[in-house]
Amino acid sequence: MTRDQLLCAYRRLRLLREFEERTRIEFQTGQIAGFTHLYAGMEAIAVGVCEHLTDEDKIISTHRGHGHCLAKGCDPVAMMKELWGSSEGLCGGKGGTMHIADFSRGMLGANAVVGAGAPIAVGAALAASITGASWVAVSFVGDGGTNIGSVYEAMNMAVVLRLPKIFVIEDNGWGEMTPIGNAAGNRDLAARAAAMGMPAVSVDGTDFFAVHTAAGVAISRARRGEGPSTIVASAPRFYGHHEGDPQLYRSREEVAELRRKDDCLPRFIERVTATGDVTMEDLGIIDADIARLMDSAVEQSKAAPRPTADDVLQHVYIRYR
Ligand SMILES: Cc1ncc(C[n+]2csc(CCOP(=O)(O)OP(=O)(O)O)c2C)c(N)n1
Repeated sequence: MTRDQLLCAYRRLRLLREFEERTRIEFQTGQIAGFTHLYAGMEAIAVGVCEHLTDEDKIISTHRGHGHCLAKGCDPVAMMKELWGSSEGLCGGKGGTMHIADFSRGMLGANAVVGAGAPIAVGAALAASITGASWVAVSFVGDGGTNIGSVYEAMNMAVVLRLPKIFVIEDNGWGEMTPIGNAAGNRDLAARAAAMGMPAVSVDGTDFFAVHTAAGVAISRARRGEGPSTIVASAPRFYGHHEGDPQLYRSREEVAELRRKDDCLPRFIERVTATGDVTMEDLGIIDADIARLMDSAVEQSKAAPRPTADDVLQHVYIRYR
């Protein structure tokens, strides 16, 4: 990767992290409604994949979707306003944290129905195949989501029709409070995908470069018309299943250890500064930029208007002629 590409990837990684850290702080003030599931710890997966994609390419995200939206280029200020339920939010304040979409960026939607993104993204890939469009479609699904039947129906259809589709399985080891080992008959999630008839690899999801390389292979294959692939990327979530989860199922020490050993950001920094192409000073400038952006996003969200009663039926019904 060139120096510019490395700086761009770092900016995105830092943006994803800071967005979640700020969301966590603001959530605790009670101003953000609903369940919020933070992506902190897993940033290298979304960024490693989405750095290969253009606005034309499509993605479908999950309930833990802020990182996917930001990695795909959604406006962080409009996203923060969306979390606040403002009418200036990316979806007019009606989607909130779990239903963010921006079709102009190929972000077809976060989806709180576990596993549901896989078949929807197959639809987007099928549309490309039928119309001759050049986009690829990517779905992100958690390890818990791999126990949903429609994920395998989607994989099978993508294989049979050789669709330009990439299945990204984000393995953080937990489905809510249940360890994946207690829920999956075969803990080898890549083997389960490979059994459907496609290439499937497992990578360290805290290593941006490992994800980026695997995604490059899968996306090039899809763009050449050779069909779908699966990437299983493992990375921890640093916070609870949702904000407010007391995490009685794992100890504080375990979480502290994950942060110390398995944080994708220090790993990225160590690698890119080792060559001397990128310096700590370069990265510090980006950190300060992102901190200012987040301050501004929060301030603007606090001041942004809420929807009015007249907005209630807007975007609900469509009139067919
Ligand atoms: C079809 C369906 N079943 C159950 C739920 C409740 N639920 C929400 S998140 C979640 C766990 C999902 O785990 P995983 O797919 O591993 O994603 P993670 O939360 O770890 O990112 C469950 C069971 C749901 N939203 N949808």
